[in-house]
Amino acid sequence: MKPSLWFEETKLAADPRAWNIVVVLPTRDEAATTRSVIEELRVAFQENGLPEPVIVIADDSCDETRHMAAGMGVRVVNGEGKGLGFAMQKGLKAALTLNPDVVCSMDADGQSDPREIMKFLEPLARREADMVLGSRFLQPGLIQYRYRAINRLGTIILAGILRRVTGLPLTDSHGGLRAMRAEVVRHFDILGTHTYVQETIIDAHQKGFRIKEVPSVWRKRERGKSRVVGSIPKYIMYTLPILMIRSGMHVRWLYRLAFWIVVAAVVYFVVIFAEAGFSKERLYDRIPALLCIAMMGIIGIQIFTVGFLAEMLRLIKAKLDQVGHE
Ligand SMILES: Nc1nc2c(ncn2[C@@H]2O[C@H](COP(=O)(O)OP(=O)(O)O)[C@@H](O)[C@H]2O)c(=O)[nH]1
Ligand SMILES: [Mg+2]
Repeated sequence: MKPSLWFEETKLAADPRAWNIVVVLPTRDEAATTRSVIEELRVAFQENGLPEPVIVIADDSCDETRHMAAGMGVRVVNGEGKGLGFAMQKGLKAALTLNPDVVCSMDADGQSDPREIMKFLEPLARREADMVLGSRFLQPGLIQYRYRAINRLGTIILAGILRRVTGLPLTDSHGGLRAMRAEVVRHFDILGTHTYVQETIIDAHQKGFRIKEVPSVWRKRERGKSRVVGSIPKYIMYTLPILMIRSGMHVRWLYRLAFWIVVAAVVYFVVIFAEAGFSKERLYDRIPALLCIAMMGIIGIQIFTVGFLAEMLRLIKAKLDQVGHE
């Protein structure tokens, strides 16, 4: 899809040290790592001469994560236990109320290294990009632990879908750290409640924002356990429908399915007609087959209609999103 540049561009100061930066961390039972991640983040900003970031956690924890974070002066947004995507939507919305120039997001499990922050801010400062994503695959050796083959396969599939949908040369589907101009976040329209990572990439691209990847390390998760990508099939199952809907792939697939069912019905009819020696009378002996062909035709037409309605809903949503942002 061709990006539509209907947002109004606001200017960023050239120097990141003049920016108000808000960092949103999604957390679910990360009491073991949250303190060190927040401290590391603050130190990283200080070491780079950046003003102290405002930190927001989008929390779905049952452990003491939120109390600990609140005690460290971090804002806490309740994710309501509806999933990472939902929590991040609320966290990002809360970040926007703080009047940021740039919003960053980072996993709270310590896998991302906040000392890389300048790498993410520089492309924004140079106005080369509006959204900067971390990639673990732009250089060798960025993943600092044994990365399971099944997880690699999952990232290959998801990054492949993202490349296909956006046409961008993306190499990773979900780095742990990213930086975005506030404008990008303000224009997000996210459907998924389970994950937001890939959908926001598609959403930003469709709105004409420029996206860039930078190489970024992926450290070992020292404490707690990975949940989002803990089960790759589950992750793909949750993510794929949203990516299909956002890209319009579901409409193409429905149209194709309808087309091939109708073709199969026609071929089946020709076969039984030939078997009947092209005699209409002898076709009456093939009532079950004729009923089957009729069913295939009806199913094909119905699937086509569903595809048509889905496309209409997609266009209406795009229009509503546009009106909502104007
Ligand atoms: N708010 C919220 N955060 C979550 C949820 N699931 C995972 N997270 C957080 O999202 C970040 C990435 O999760 P993780 O399981 O490490 O993802 P992975 O490394 O990609 O498998 C971590 O900071 C988690 O605490 C959730 O359901 N809600
Ligand atoms: Mg993780």
